[in-house]
Amino acid sequence: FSWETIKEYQDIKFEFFEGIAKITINRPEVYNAFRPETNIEMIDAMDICRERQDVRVVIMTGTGDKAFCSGGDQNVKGKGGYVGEDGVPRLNVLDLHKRIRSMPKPVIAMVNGYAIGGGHVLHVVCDLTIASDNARFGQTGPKVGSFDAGFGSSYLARHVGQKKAREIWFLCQQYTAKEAEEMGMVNKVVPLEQLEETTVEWCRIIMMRSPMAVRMIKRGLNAELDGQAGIMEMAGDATLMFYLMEEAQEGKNAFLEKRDPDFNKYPKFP
Ligand code: 2NE
Repeated sequence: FSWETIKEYQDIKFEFFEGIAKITINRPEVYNAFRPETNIEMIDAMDICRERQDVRVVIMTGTGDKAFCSGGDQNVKGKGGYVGEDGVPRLNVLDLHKRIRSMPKPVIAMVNGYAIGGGHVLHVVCDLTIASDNARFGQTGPKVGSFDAGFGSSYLARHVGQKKAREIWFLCQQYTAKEAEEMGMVNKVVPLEQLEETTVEWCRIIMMRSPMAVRMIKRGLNAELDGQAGIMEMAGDATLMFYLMEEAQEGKNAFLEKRDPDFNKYPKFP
């Protein structure tokens, strides 16, 4: 595939090919662990994906064949969070989770190796996960002094069930791609050399579907878990669709024309 660079960054690659945007964590020397700057860059790329009309699906992955992402970079973990070049400790990967969750387009984790710790949470938060057969999954938080009691726990439990989610977090063991698939947190496992080809194939199938229908399914599935924030996202899209109707235009037109609106002419569906 001839991926073209959308924007240059320090810690990530951000590319485009036929409707697909690909965000690749590019820190192989630390197994694609993220530092605050990595997350700032991924958030910026996600925002671009959201705004660009020609981006239909987003792929998240890591450089090389060793790791998708090994979580927070332990070299910069300080008191209060991961310390950026500005000296400020942060846990800004949570802002990235929110971006993935509210992205009105599918985000697919293309897991090419270890998805560990915060890297495991990243794939959990994505809409779909396609993994290579060498991928390994697991949480390490309670072993290394961390945890994600947000999407990394609650959404994980929706995938694998409460007992398994507790096992994954309490024991901090690793699981093979096949085990992860059997648990329900991975959609498909393929040989490493077929990983990108299969992921692009899935993207192409999704892109043949109605973007609005896919968007509303994502909103509905999220809303079930996300409470008021999820309802807000879904309500926003309902408003978007209402704005596409003549009925909404009539209200605005009447205001601008300084007359009473006539809503009687619009159908009242059963
Ligand atoms: C990923 C894993 C299991 C791989 O093990 P192995 O034995 O195959 O490789 P190795 O030698 O451990 O790692 C290769 C190189 O990558 C670095 C290592 O230090 C090593 O560097 P060199 O010695 O060759 O120079 N590396 C790997 N992971 C790193 C990391 N996270 N930070 C900095 N350097 C890293 C094994 O490496 C592993 O278990 N890694 C640590 C996974 C981990 O505990 N991550 C943090 C969890 S907490 C978190 O991410 C988090 C959260 O829980 C909640 C919110 C936000 C973040």
